Amino acid sequence: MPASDPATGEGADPTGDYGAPRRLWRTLDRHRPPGVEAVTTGWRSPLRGPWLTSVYGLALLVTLPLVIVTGLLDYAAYSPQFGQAFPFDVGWLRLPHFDWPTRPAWLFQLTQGLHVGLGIVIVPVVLGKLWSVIPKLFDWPPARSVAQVLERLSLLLLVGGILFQIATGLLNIQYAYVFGFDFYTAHYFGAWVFTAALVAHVVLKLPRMVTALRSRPAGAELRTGRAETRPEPPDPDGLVPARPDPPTVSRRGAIALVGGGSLLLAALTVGQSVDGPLRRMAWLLPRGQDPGEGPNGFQINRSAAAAGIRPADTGSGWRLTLRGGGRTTTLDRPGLLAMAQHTARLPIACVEGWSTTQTWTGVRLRDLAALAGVPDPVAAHVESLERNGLFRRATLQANQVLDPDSLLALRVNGADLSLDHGSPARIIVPALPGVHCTKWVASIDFRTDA
Ligand SMILES: Nc1nc2c(c(=O)[nH]1)N[C@H]1C(S)=C(S)[C@@H](COP(=O)(O)O)O[C@H]1N2
Ligand SMILES: [Mo]
Repeated sequence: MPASDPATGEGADPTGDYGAPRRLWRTLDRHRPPGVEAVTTGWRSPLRGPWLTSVYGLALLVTLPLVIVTGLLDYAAYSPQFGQAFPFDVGWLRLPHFDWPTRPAWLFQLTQGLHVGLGIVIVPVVLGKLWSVIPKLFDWPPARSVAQVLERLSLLLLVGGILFQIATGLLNIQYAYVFGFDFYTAHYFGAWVFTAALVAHVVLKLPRMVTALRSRPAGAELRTGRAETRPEPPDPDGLVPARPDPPTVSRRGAIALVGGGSLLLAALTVGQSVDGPLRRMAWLLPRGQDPGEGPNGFQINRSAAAAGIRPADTGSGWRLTLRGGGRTTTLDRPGLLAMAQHTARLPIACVEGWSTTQTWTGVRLRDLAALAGVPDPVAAHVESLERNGLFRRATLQANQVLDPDSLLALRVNGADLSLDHGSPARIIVPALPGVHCTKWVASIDFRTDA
């Protein structure tokens, strides 16, 4: 340890002198980048402090795990065991494989609805929390100790991570593929980066959060108006400004602002997952706002025209090809209609955030499997007439073929399927992601090996 400077006492720090790093820190402290000083002292809201940050933090601590878990479940629902989840190859971040269940029939509707819906609703809370800590993000000098460097690095991943996940998610549900990378890959790996940073942050800050929440009883705080709003006492993290301005709004007001923003977004989002008049309020619902009237009047994701389906392919010349057990069976539409018909009320739920429940009628997939000579398939490969397009084929698990409500649907709500909804025939399976409810089916291959 170098001797302390007798004039200034510098170097005699009882916490220890770390030599070069400490000198660097002092140099940095003396040479602040232009603007930092002005910016950080300009933030003087008397609301900033551990309590308000912890209130927003608690709201996120409750909701973010739900967003994360439902997101991972959505990935699992794509049956990654068949190599059809996006991204295909996730290396050692592979989740344990399991057969996605078919019950309850609304399971995927729930997981994707919660993931997208909550992801939207928490945006004001995220912004509120960032606002409450913003001066900290400009802390100078940038590095005082190894622990602080690690903490700031984790904050970079945390803040960058959540903003990245929100931005890519929102753009994806608006079909705005403006980024030059694959959405699924970015959102999947981004989720892991963010989750790791979140876990580190919670471990580091949970005790502080509990202390801060206990420091001001919520009931009393929510009864405090603007005039009585006082800054919190100085805190070790420096969230409370050194020279706070008089309040322009109470903490109650700040919480109401964020909560009101979340409620507004919730009101504009629920209609994506609820049929009826609420649908008209679903302002974030991309294309297909007006799918027309009648039995086929519900959201269309990819129209027949967009998929390049020619009317000639779907007319009386259309045949369904069933393969399995070394033989091939072909059926025309009258042949399918002559088989036992089954009706089931099932949702179509798209991973992009909308769902709708309709009444479908058609032939049970397990009857088709038996007809093909494979009553106990391990999987089924479904292919569409569509020639190109990412979603022209899907693989179904055994339980998805054998469920009594799993259909090759020919009709919906009592009418023939429209061309846009997949006429002559489409797949409808309980709890199956919409993306695998293949439209304009051309063939089904019932497999005894995956
Ligand atoms: N052949 C084919 N089937 C398809 C698609 C497609 O692009 N091509 N899109 C899928 C997706 S992503 C969804 S969400 C549902 C939507 O069904 P709908 O358009 O009838 O509402 O169809 C699925 N079936
Ligand atoms: Mo979809």
